Amino acid sequence: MNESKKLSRRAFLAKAGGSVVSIGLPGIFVKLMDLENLALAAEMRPDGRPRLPPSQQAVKKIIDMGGVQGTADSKNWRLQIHGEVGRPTTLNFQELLNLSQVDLTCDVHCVTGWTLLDSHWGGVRLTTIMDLVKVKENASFVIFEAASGYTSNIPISEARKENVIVAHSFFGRELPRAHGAPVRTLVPDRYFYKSAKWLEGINFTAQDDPGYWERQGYSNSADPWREERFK
Ligand SMILES: Nc1nc2c(c(=O)[nH]1)N[C@H]1C(S)=C(S)[C@@H](COP(=O)(O)O)O[C@H]1N2
Ligand SMILES: [Mo]
Repeated sequence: MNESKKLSRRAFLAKAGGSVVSIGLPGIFVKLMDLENLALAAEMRPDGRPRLPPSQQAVKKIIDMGGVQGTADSKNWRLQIHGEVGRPTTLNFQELLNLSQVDLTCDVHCVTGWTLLDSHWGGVRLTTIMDLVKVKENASFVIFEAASGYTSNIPISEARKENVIVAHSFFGRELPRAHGAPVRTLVPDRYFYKSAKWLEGINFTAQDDPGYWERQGYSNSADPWREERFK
């Protein structure tokens, strides 16, 4: 992404962060949407963290954040799983569907400031794939490889979480192209740039390898509750 686009992301972020409570003169004035967001920020998740991470604003619909789309469809799509694994494996779409399937309802948090609550996804847990390929002891990181060289990286401890999936459906339908069809990853508890769209490969590595946004100044750890947005 070019410099001006990067700046506009920061501007959006500043705006989102600054509008939670608008203090007007002479009185205090709070917008309706902001009240909703304040209520959400007070709501707690089962893990005790607030539903809305700091400086995030809830949106009603997913936003298409762009990226260079893949060209594969479900017929010719392949997923290469490689690196520190005992059994390197290539899956086609049907083989992915043959694995144990999960439905996941989760919130996703974009680093530009929006949060989509209660989104529904269908797919396969990353741990199911890890068991299949026999991930080795020395694998400490997972690198998601997407179309046109986009990558994102997470530690293997994050990859083992139940809500980390490889998704092929969204609200009960096939994933829309703009949102990563035929298959994307979902890492709900990290900023959304970790969730690679148009997934083509999964590489298990001993060493970390910062991804596309992580190399451009965005946080490698990307924890929304610690507000780890930038390096
Ligand atoms: N392949 C690929 N995956 C990607 C991106 C991208 O540019 N290319 N953008 C990331 C970013 S920054 C975000 S916020 C989410 C956006 O997903 P969405 O467009 O489905 O909302 O996808 C992530 N995954
Ligand atoms: Mo993003």
